[in-house]
Amino acid sequence: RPAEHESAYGPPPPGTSLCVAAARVLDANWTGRSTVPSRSLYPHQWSWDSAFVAIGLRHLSPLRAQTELETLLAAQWADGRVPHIVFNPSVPLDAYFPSPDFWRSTTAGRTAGAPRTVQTSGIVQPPVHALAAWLVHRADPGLSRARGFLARVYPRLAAWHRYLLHRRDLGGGGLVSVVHPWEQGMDNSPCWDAPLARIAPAPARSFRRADLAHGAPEDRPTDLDYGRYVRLAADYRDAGYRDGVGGGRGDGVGGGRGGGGGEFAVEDPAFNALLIASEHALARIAEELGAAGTARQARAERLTAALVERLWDPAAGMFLCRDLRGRPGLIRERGVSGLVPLLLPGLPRAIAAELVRTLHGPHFGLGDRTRLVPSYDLLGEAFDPHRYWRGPAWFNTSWLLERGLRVHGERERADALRAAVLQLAEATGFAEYVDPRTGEACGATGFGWTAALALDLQH
Ligand code: 9YW
Repeated sequence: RPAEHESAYGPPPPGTSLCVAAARVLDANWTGRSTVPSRSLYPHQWSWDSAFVAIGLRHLSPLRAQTELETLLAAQWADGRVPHIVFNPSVPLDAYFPSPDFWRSTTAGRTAGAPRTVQTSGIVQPPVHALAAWLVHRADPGLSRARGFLARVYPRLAAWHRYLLHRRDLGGGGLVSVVHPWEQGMDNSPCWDAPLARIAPAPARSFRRADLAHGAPEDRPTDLDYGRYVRLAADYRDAGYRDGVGGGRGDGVGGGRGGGGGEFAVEDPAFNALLIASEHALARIAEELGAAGTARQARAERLTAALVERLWDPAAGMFLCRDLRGRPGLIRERGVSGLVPLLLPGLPRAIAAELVRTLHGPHFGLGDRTRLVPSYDLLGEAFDPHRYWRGPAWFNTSWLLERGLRVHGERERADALRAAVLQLAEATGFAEYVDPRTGEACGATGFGWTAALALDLQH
């Protein structure tokens, strides 16, 4: 591995507290208006990374946390979508693939309303933003009110949720679909293997991966995965980033005609759970601004019911992804995404209890065989403790599940997970992800959301 991969900024002096060390990472990754996930691997602004970063940054600098979200939302498209990457124009094109000249947002995205002054990707990532905005506000309500923070971000967050609920209800059942594995944020999860197998990969020579210059190849997705990612993204781009005809009524209860031209369309439990959590947060934001939050609360409850109806699998004791193409139905792979709905306070009690059991049972082994939550089933055929989202534990999902355990009154278990996050974040130099059994660091170090979420759990 290249030296920069071992430690991005040099180890902090011995005795440095976790907060000081995390702050060093966030300072080093700060570009002036936003935070990069990793200086080496991901030198631009990523959508859900920024939401998680803002959640931690609010303890260091509420102003920077507000700015982080404002910068992302400034790149929102006119149709409401918040792009998964906002490119930094001063970073060389070959530093990350796919670069702006692949996405061509300012030309290919024109009908969908891509901004003219900034280059972005054309796909999205999980909507953690309203939740982040609410948490950031609460860290310093005085500053937030003085700057009109919530008043400025609220219309953008509302348009973002409207985009997802109107344009992305491709199954017509009220839930949002992702049209690319990158949208869900867990790129090479085995949950995508079946839907991806139908996609003809772009030829390997038609693109050049930049990630292999910084990351160990055995930790990263394969070339075949990348060929398929590229094909899907290029097809979406070439269709002008238009979403399928049909779409729901936009109130979270379905009514869509099940349209959508793309070959990949999946309803994912984590993506939808995060939308629901953010819808609850948006209700609180509306109330803070003097408006009624009741319609949003009611929508969040209806979405929760749709989530249970469409994605809960009693036999697995967890939520599964639903494939809308090929042979439509639930995808029988256990990914961490199917545990994330534990975050929702409105989940039926029996389901929450079952999720807690599954989290600590043989498939995820928390507190027994694993210290952080693995991204995929320990007993699954595709389990690989080092390869990206096919087994390794990521800090954002453990943060979400720590919250979920606490919300459902599992205090001791939440405390144990919190302690493990803090210990491993610090011991690994804020690694991107870790081997869930040994805690060994994988991927980049000095990773933005690892530092931010550890900082949040420390407070
Ligand atoms: C990539 C930035 C992103 C995360 C994703 C993660 C990875 C990008 O990095 O995807 O090029 O593989 O899977 O969740 O937002 O940290």
